Amino acid sequence: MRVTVLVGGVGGARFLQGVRSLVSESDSITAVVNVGDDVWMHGLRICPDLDTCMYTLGDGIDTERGWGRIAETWHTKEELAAYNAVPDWFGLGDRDIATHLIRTQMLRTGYPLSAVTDALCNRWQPGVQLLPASDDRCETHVVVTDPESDDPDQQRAIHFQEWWVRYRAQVPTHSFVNVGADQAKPAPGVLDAIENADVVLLAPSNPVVSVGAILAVPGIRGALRTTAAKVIGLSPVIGGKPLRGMADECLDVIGVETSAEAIGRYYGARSDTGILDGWLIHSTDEADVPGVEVRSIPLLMSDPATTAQMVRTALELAGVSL
Ligand code: FO1
Repeated sequence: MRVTVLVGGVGGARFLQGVRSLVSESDSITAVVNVGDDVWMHGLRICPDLDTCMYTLGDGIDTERGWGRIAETWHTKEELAAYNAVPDWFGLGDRDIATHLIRTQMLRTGYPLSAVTDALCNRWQPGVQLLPASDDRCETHVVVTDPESDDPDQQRAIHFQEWWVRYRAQVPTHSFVNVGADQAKPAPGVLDAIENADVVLLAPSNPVVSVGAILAVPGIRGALRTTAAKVIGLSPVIGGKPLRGMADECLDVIGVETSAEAIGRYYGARSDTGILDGWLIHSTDEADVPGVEVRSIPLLMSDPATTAQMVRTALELAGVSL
């Protein structure tokens, strides 16, 4: 059986652990991973969601932070600060930097991001195939009222990482832009993984800056709408609150209510102009999503067994048996 999952960062990686625990060797799991968070920092190319998935599935993740390496040290970051190097608000760990050095070196040599990711995964053995949504630049930038300017009408686009880490979204925010999306192509294998899957799952990731950024890559939304596989999404919001991260801040920016129902409607039904056949919401929530079959089950990924049950239910809803 071929399972394809569209994932972002922390929530997506944890969900992938559940998928991997259920799906046996003879099956294949392909994760199409968001690259909208990717950023050049201190001359290094950093791919937060690919690294979070790779470290989580390879048991190298710091589970407390949800990103970066366990048993990390920060000497390089401290040394950069001693030189007054900017930015100083982004936490680059010493162990993590090795990943960025390998990736930057390979990119500079001409390898596409998908080949770099394969090479890095040789070490980490995640047990699922990690595919960047695109090998091309498709970064999420955020249009804000310029916090550095005293002119309240002065707007500026900043990188998603600056919005997320430096400002924690606490700055007047007007829109998201997927820079490069118009020229970007799905990475090799992405369309095939969607079109020839037995089931496609949208992980409980940020619907705007994770799943939304994947959908911004031309061709991916079309493949979701035409694949013979069922497309089943899982709500990243319980009781009007995101499990982690700032999905609520992101949804506010695009004018979508922070609820399982609103996100389900935002994704929309494949029988209409959307991408869903089924939508899993938490047991305490309700959602009416026209044209989409809704099921409610516990969605708190507090332990592998709960996550596995979420996956099992999603597969059932897709009509595929393990
Ligand atoms: N998130 C933070 O909140 N603070 C950081 O300093 C930080 C550093 C960082 C370094 C490498 C990396 O792969 C991820 C990092 N993240 C950090 C997480 C990153 O901002 C993610 O893009 C978001 O958490 C959204 O998934």
